[in-house]
Amino acid sequence: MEPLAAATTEASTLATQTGTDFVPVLTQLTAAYLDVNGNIKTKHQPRYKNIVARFKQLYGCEPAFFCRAPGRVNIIGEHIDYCGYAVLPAAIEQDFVMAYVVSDKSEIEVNNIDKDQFPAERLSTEPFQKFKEGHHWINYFLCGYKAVLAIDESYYNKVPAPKGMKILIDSHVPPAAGVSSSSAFTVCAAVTTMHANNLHEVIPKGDLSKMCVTAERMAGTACGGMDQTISIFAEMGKAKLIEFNPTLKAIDVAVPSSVSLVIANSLTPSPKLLTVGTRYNKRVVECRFGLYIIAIKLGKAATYGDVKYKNFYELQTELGYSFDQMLDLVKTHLKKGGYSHDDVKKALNVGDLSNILKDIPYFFEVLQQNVRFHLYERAYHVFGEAQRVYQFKAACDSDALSEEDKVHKLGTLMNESHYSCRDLYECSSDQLDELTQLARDSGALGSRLTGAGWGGCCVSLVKKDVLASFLDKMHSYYTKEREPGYQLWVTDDLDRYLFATQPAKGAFILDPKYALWM
Ligand code: NG1
Repeated sequence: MEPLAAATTEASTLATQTGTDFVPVLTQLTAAYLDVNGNIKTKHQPRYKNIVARFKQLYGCEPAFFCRAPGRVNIIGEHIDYCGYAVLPAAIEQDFVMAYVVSDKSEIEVNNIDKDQFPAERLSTEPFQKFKEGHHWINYFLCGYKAVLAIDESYYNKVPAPKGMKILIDSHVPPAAGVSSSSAFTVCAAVTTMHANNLHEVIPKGDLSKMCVTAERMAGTACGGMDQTISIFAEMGKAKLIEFNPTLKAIDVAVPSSVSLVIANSLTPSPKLLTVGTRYNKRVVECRFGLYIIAIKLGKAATYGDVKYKNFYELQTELGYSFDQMLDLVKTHLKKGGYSHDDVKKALNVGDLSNILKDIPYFFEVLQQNVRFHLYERAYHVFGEAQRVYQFKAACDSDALSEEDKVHKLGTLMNESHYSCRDLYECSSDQLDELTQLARDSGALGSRLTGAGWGGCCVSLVKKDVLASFLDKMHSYYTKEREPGYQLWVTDDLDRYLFATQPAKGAFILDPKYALWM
């Protein structure tokens, strides 16, 4: 395998330059939702009409604009964005829509079509207001609001008095399911705030995406930038390799046309913010410990205070090593089976671990709630997974491989990714293991958990000519008898939980005044 620098240089020749264009304003709903063959998906027209009708009932007027941001499926590259490495996601059709008008009051009124689960909220227009206690859903609206009006003063200084707004939300992104409802919500709120305050032709997509990441981290997850970036940069029909370093780039990836991506929801939600101490943020802490220990063992720093790398990517780039060489470093310098607090302190020559974690939200809970940290296993996953992302892209781009060999290679990489998430990163669950195995047994070329894991969805690669029988066989996951503790919350129509998907369009603003969509 060539060094990382060579892999990224090759990739950058195909780069779609990011950072210069703005979130588009569409005048036709019909341009927004198309199927694989370019046909208009008519089911969205009644949905938008319903939003307009509900908006009128609530606020006595029609919405001035709609803003919309999609969820995503990560095809490969799990838990590596916060280590600085490239990921390979696509947007999905399921999205957040916010219909809004500017109001003359200094207040933001937020209603949701699903008013039972999300009762109405009123917020002040103060951008620096505190988040609500108890991981309240409105905090994701605040993330988007703050992203635009409280992160970068070169933008927010252009808005002396933020506008009041009346908003109605409609979301089709399943929550806590690994398809990034939190980022779709954040991005949608940011686009709405940006448009209402006339910044939509001022803030380029690249900056918007970075500000959304910063704001979402303020709400508690030590996330990377995959979800916000794909929600903003996605294009219809295209998966994207997203590189964060040395600069943000979204590079087109053509997944072979003979296969479909199928999403299956395990129906076991995993709410990230309720488990940050033992799951997501703990993994971020473990990667940080691993990075610092390797840097010290390599003589790149005398003690933790001298380590200058923010993440594994920066270390690898300075060393100029290939992924295989990084995997060797893990074997040489980290030990299998976990480290106690004292082991980590000793390896880093530090008395108090909090000093090196201060920028990680909820680091205190991570230190308090865990007795062991699995540094070898997490780091081994990260370098292996980062390598698989480039192998996946190389297989998609290859002229040398036949279609058959190509799709088998992609499926194998997806399976390897799942096994690494299960065994090394320990972010799978019994249900996700069951569902991905059922997918393989039902004809998938590969199947893996997608998103943070511990529940939520899996994504499978399936040949189009066996798609119908595949979907049929997968039904057994939802219909089989289960132990009482393992009941799933299947509520209605299975198509919402098990569906083939194609890469969907990224965020947009829709101007309803042309009414071409009615
Ligand atoms: P989801 O699946 O939305 O919880 C999270 C992070 C990503 C990435 C993946 C794992 C957020 C908003 N997103 O996604 O940055 O690290 O996990 O690959 O927390």
